[in-house]
Amino acid sequence: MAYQTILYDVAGAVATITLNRPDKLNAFTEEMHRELAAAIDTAALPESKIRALLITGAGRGFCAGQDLSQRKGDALPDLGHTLNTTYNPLVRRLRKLPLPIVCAVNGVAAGAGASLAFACDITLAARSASFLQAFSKIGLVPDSGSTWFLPRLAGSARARALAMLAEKIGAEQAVAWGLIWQVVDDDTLLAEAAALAQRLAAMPTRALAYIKRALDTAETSTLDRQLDLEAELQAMAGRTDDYREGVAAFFEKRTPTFKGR
Ligand code: T3D
Repeated sequence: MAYQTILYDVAGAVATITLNRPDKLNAFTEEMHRELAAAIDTAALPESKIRALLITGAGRGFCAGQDLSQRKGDALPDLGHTLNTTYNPLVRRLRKLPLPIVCAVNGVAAGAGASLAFACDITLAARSASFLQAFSKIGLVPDSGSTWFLPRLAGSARARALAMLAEKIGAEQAVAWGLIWQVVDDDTLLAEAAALAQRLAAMPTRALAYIKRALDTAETSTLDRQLDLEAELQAMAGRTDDYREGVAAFFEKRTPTFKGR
């Protein structure tokens, strides 16, 4: 499929989605939402043989959130509807994708662009990148999961100040506050993110998907329910070829070759 607002590239078992509206700092449009959904669904197809996804942005920005030029004038859409039909399905798609997702934040991540970065599994940022809960500046509420992600990642006090004051924070601060995994030099971001995605793609894919599910569920679970879920997921992991290979490789003192099965 030919995309207009994103790029979709495959290298080995890694699919890379690049948000590609650099003149608008990769702000979201409805078309971009449609294309993102199609690209993520393509990566999820078993015949695609994709075992890790990488998301980044073209140009100097990562993503400036909703394209506000589509929100000017009097004929404003129902924003609850736009969330329900575009942003919320995107966040759900990412969190439910049974593949690890690396996010390489190459520049400013504002509004729902920051939410996108938080929704991925492992987020790296260039040293010059920044994060901005831009919503309150234009009279909106943090969305696309930000009110859920922020307090869990950074704690309630920081979440409140970030959401209300809409102050931009740098990548180093984002790491220090637990919002993202790592900061790397600008000129190595893409290479490091791609290497990380390749590394994840060579890991036991099913176990990674189960880890993702267990950690997401833990956010709203009790210890008792979580213990049950761990037993259920471990039973499934224990039936994979990759588990057998991992144990065999351990005793044969060699590097395991995981197939994602
Ligand atoms: O609407 C719904 O469906 C509800 C869902 C909402 C989700 C949301 O994300 S709401 C939040 C929307 N986003 C924002 O409010 C952020 C707006 N942008 C900014 O605050 C700043 O642009 C940045 C802090 C992100 C970057 O600042 P800076 O100084 O580095 O760049 P700039 O000069 O402001 O922007 C560069 C260009 O990108 C500029 O275009 P021009 O003048 O060169 O033609 C600017 O207008 C454009 N741009 C940046 N952000 C957006 C945008 N164009 C449309 N929409 C944007 N969000």
